[in-house]
Amino acid sequence: CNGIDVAMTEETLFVDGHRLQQQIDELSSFSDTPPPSVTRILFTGNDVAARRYVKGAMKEVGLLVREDAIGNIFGRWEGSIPGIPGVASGSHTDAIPYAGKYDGVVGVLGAIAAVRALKRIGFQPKRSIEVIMFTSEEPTRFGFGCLGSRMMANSTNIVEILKESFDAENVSFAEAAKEAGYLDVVMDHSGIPIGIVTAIAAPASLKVGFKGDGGHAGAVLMPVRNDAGLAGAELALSVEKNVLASGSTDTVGTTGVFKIHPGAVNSIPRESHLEIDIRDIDEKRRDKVVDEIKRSAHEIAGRRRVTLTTFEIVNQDPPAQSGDQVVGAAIEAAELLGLEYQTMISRAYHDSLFMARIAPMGMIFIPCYKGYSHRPDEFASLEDMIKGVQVLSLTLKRLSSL
Ligand code: HGY
Ligand code: MN
Ligand code: MN
Repeated sequence: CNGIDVAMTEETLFVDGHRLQQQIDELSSFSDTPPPSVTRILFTGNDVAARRYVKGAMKEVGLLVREDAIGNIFGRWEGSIPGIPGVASGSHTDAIPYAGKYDGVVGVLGAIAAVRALKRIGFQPKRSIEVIMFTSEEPTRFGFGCLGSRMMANSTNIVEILKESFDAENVSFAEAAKEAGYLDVVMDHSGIPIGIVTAIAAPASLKVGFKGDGGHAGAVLMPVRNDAGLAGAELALSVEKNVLASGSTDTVGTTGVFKIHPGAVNSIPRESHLEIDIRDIDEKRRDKVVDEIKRSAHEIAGRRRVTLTTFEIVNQDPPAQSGDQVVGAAIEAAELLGLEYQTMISRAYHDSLFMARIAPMGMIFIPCYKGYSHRPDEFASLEDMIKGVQVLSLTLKRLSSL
């Protein structure tokens, strides 16, 4: 079958929304924080439970499940010509602290729902279709996002980085992976219902540390202080200033982590630690902001007589373009279904940023209540999710038939 048979679309393509919503709700119960928030950090008990749940959901629709060393989970629907390149769709189920239940989850369970819908109409793909759950799209535990997709895309330095990675409790990546049943193999080897993503913005993240002398909040007079907390505060403001100075609203910057030590009301901060996220669709402009933040960090340290102990660029990734054929198939699917759509740029990053390095990539977006994400009140309506799954089904149908 070389096209999308209209007769098979709107009337007969049934997406089981009840089951999809039920699965989203059940998966949200695997959380380290109470509902409606969801916190599911890589390789914790709840992450492992969620993984088990996803594997069960894949099996329920007849997918053949396998996992790789870093914990990416694949559910395969074998095509009639199994040897040729397949088509994959997926996302993540890890969640940052106090997030909601939809981010990533809709991409995984929605892809499973699309397979269910296609099987129901008796479709047989020529190319195999894979549903993928990527390991740790969020950077929460080890400071690095998109671990699974970076690994799949043969990112050159990720294995070396993970060998040196420890979480806040000083647990190494290898220990955490092993604890979760994954392996050190990793270490041994090297208003519109549908958005169709044409490009993903370029993310970067930084870690910065300042150190001063600290001291007694009463005894040390203002002129002789070198307050590491204030150096950090100034840097956070300079992030905002430098981002705004780029002249484009596409440049965004966030100081999402700001810690001071020792953290007592009557103690001048001796150390500060900041983690900064900078993104843009224009890589050069993003890099210029990163350079300016570095310059500011040195300038602040000099002026405040503190030491800049750390200025680490954790990641500085290029943007990615979607594949024309994938975008074309998604547009065709939306049109066949009579759904209004818009092409758009994703300012959030996703595993697809890295998948684009090894295969043509595309993404289908659905509306979120007020655009909220990374918040407990993140919400997508079942109606919108069903529309997204319908578009995904027909896109997979098209691409797997080419
Ligand atoms: O940070 C991001 O863009 C994504 O949520 N991981
Ligand atoms: Mn996220
Ligand atoms: Mn996500």
